[in-house]
Amino acid sequence: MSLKNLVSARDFAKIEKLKNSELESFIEKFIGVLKPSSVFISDSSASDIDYIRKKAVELGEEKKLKIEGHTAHFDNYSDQARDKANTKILSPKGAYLGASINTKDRDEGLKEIYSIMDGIMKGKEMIVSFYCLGPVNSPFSIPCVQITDSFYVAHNEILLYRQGYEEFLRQGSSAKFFKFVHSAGELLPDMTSKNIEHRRIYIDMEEETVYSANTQYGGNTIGLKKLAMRLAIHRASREGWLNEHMLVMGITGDSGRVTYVTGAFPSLCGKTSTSMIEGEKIIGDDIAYLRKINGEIRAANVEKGMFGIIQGINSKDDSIQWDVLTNPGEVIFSNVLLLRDGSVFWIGHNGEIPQEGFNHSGRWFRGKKDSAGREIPPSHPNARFTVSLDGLKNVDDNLHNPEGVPVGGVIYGGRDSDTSVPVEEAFDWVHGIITKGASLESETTAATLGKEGVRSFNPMSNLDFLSIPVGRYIRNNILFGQAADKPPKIFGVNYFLKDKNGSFLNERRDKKVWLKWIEKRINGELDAVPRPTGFIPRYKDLKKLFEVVLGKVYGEDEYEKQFTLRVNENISKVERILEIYSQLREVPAELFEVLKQQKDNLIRAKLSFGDYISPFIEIS
Ligand code: SPV
Ligand code: MN
Repeated sequence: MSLKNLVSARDFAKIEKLKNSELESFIEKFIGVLKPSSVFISDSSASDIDYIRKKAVELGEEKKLKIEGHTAHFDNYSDQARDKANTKILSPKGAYLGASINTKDRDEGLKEIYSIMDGIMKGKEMIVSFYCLGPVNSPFSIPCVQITDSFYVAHNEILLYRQGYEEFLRQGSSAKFFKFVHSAGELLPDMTSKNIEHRRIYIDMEEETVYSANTQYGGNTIGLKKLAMRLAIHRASREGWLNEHMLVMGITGDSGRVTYVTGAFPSLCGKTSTSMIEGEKIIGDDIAYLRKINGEIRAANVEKGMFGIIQGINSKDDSIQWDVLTNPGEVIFSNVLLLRDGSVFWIGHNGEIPQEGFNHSGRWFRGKKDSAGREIPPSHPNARFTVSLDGLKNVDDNLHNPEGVPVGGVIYGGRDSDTSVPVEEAFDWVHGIITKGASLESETTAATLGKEGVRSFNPMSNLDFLSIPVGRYIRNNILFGQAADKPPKIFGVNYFLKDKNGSFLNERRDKKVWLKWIEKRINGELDAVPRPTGFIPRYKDLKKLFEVVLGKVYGEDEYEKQFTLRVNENISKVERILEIYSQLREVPAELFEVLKQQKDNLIRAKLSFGDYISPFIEIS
């Protein structure tokens, strides 16, 4: 049957107006596969958007809360994070992606997902909506179409992405768009996905289409978020730009100067909190496109909202987020603790932990245990909130700038208890890409399913999202900066360094000082101490910054503990990374050269100065 006979006349007119036959056939095909009982097509109008918002509540996918505009959603108890095991790149026979990228034979994968999706929307309404990745009408724009049966997913996308109907209209039949097909599948009475064992997220590069079934958790379902990243990384690799798992922010320097940086951190390692540091300007907290425009590297936030981790947010440390989460305005909470009076609570929220409530495990009370005897926390550690950035008081004026912002620096940070210093600048672009970005490791967190606290390799914090071989991705990064007129400076940060007793060596707020140091280094204001691994701050500069920025007395002993070069740990790290890359294909020769050089430098320093080298000792 043709699309005209499958949707209402009003909705058909919306599609017809876009004059894109590929889009028409795509929608028509999936009505046939998914077999919904009705179809709703949103043309991004205020009334269509409102319909989605209202339906999410009407159907019980979201519950209205006490505060105006707030709603809460729950994912199934076993559906609380990205499912790495069942997220696969569909790869044609013989294509190489390497062991760290989960793949499945394309023909088999398509067969499986089509069989799972066959009739999966029976009895449900199918929503078709249009968004744009990156600012609209810009070199960054990628139009997208999302099919889903989850009003919660569609509602999230309204807050997180720029509406795209106009962009489709503008690009007409030449639009090269991404396609997302999602179904939460059969639902339990509590409106969570029932068939979790058939949860699948399959990414088909050939058709630039992602399929997601039997899941609701945002990272598995919100097409334009992590699903689009795989498509965009693939496209970017062919076209010579980058899609990074990065925040974009403006750091304020002296006399109001704003310097833009991007930053990559694995999930739950401080990316959102860095982008939201008070006094600085946020452009984005998760995903950036980097393009060269007239020889200059510029970045744009792919999104316009935040799907942030809520754990730990309190009025003192995160006042901007706290304000948004406790005042009227559009907010979707997911997997927090819902209280009887329509308010919510999460781990780290101000005040006492409530006695009881309702959470991702159902009715919850203090001390409740799961079937394995583990205590269930009031909210899931990966519980999240969705808000639009436009409502934040710290949002930068350039959020929607079609040209993005110039990138002065790139920051890489992981969860590292024993190796890297809190902040360090790489010698140059290539050294930084290799020793900071490509060597990024992080101790695992709750953002993906699996064991926490294990050190894992995560180049550029982008490993989970790569759809090209790691080696090729690293080479693309090297070439991208080399060809720029003035490559950004590269920095490594580590908010999680501990002493021998396992205590953190820094406070959360110290990161603001590292950012201010970074800003000054980018603008050539300060000199630094050379180490075998890069440049670290001078004590006198940090002392001053701690005083000015945080009103804190910063002692020589603190500096010494934080910035002591842990030589053996650093040598081990280089060896681990070399070993990983030696197993991969397409790795640029420079990577091995730079890492071997770094190891030699460390060994030489060790011979002269020992295993732990104070930052007060100059190493020539
Ligand atoms: C992350 O885990 O990196 C996130 C949340 O930003 S998710 O949408 O799950 O990817
Ligand atoms: Mn992320």
